[in-house]
Amino acid sequence: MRTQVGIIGAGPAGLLLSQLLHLAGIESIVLETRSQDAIEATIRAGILEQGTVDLMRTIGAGERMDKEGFRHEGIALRFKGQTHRLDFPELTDGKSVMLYPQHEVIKDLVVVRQAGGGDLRFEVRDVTLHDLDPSSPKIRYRNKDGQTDEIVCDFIAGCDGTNGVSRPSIPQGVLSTYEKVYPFGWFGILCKAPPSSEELIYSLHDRGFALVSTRSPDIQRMYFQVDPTDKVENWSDDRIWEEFRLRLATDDGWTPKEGPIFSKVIVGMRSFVVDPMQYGRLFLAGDAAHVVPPTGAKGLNLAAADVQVLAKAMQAFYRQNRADLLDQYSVTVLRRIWKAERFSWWMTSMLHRFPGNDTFQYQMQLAELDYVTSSRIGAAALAENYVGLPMA
Ligand code: RFL
Ligand code: PHB
Repeated sequence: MRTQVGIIGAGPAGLLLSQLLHLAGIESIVLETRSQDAIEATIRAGILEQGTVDLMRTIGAGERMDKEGFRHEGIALRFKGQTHRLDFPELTDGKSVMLYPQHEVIKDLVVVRQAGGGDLRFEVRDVTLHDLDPSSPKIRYRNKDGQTDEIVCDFIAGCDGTNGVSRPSIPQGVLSTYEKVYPFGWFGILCKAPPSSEELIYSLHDRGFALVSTRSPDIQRMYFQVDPTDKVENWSDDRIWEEFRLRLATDDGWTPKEGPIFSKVIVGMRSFVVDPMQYGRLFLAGDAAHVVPPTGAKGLNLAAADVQVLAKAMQAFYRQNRADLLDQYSVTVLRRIWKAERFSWWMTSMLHRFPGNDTFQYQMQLAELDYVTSSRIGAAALAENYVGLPMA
């Protein structure tokens, strides 16, 4: 079996790339270890940058997002019992973000891809990558029924997330790795309750960080900072609500809307980047090459930005016989990735309590929040990054 681009992983990066290539007349096959039901049910990101929203529309996958997503024109930062709103359109020449969950993005991308005759292969096993350096790389795998298959391609796109096979297929010594692990995690809940707030609230409290987000008019998504080794079983619903009430309290008596909790998870927080994001004919995109802590809401958006650059470079290769954009792919995307890494690290550092109770550091964080919410320049810098920096 032959194709032009073999794509490993049907997350946002893999599906978006496959659709972008299709629109440019380039063939691809997408291989995914999980089932279609599983990828469409995994609850992750919620916020789409303006550029990701525009991309979904351009590739013909924006219709439901425009109907069911919520345009958010700002966020609230809460500290010392006060709430401060940042108005994105006013601070960024009209830009905003969209609250539209990642699993809905995935569903829409699968629909458009399949409608366009896309070859998406779910529940594959034992994916291995071969001959990455010569001009005909190969992917071997076992299909759903257990038969082995080989795909010969011009290029392989490693879009298989943090724990995929693509990055580890690159020989030792080729990649430089940069990593920072944070000394806390996020406890995330989904609950049946209407939104406590029309916009997201990022809160720093003596007891730690808390975030109020939503998923739909009757489901709320909320998070609070915990020790990364803590266990979900340690947190009864009553204890969770008590913690949210304390961390989100304001001087004017604000309280969150409460309801039955139907999902509890603890996620670790880290920053991670590899450089370069290419080896021979293998190109990495999305979480396969970089991870951000969720505080800046950047992960999915970075994946979307990577594959736009990659798709353009592949198009230049096939249409104009130009390899220069492919050669520059890694350098081009890493400039933007590092800025998103910086923003996510900065938001995380400003909004969490660090173990050790360093009171000087805590005062610095409060002063930073005060600056960001009282200076137009400070507010504009946060807003510019949150709605998304220019593509590349
Ligand atoms: P994904 O989504 O992990 O997709 C990779 C896919 O590859 C498959 N796979 C394989 N397939 C074939 N062969 C193999 N050997 C394979 N190994 C793995 C996997 O099954 C999977 O389907 O990576 P991608 O496409 O790069 O997308 C990245 C985003 O999913 C991620 O960055 C975001 O979810 C991060 N994130 C957020 N991003 C935002 O932009 N805005 C947010 O508000 C936001 N909130 C979040 C988040 C991530 C979170 N968690 C759970 C880490 C909130 C949380 C809590
Ligand atoms: C979410 O809704 O899951 C979400 C929103 C904003 C973040 C992280 C997660 O910064």
